[in-house]
Amino acid sequence: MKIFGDIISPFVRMTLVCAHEAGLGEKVVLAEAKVSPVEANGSLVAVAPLGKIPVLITDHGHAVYDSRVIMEYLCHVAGNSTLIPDDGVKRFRVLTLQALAQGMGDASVGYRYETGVRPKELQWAGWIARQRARVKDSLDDLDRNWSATLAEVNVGSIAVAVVLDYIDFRMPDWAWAEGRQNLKAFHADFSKRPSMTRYPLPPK
Ligand SMILES: N[C@@H](CCC(=O)N[C@@H](CS)C(=O)NCC(=O)O)C(=O)O
Repeated sequence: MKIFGDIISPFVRMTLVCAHEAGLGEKVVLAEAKVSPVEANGSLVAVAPLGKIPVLITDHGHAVYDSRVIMEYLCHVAGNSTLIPDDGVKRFRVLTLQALAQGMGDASVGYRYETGVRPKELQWAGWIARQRARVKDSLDDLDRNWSATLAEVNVGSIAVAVVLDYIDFRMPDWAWAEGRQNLKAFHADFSKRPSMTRYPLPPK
């Protein structure tokens, strides 16, 4: 299986970490694909019309996206029922945690595009502030209300750990760990997992 993407993308990295946690680390290769919010990557669009990363190409040649579906696909292929538990209560807690982390990923990547890529004169201050506030509220919620689900390895805790790394990488001035001891401890611990160290972010 091949995953098209760029390791800096939190959505790409979470699928690779998930593959490793599901025991498929040796079966998945990362195929470098760069994207921009304003220019289509033609070879990516040829397999997935949205032109976003990640895209997984199965051994049968089918394209699977987006990151949420790829993680579910990997669990399915591996026969893994711990990363996305079967049990109803746990399952929807984990999937909601994953949705929270992915929403933070969307807001953080959007913030980065708006502040780092968009021409200054076109930037929308109110929109930028809203993305930052959305992430701040989510970080507070993670610190207060999610310790039990974060204590287990699942698609939610994977997504949270990876998005926190992305924020550290792109927006270190946000200092997300300040005043959030529970989340900081989770991140420090989870970052030591072989699945995380196997796919490090590049040096800045
Ligand atoms: N919902 C998608 C989001 C993926 C996404 O936004 N990827 C970004 C890179 S981090 C991208 O492809 N950006 C290019 C674009 O917006 O055209 C997922 O979970 O896979």
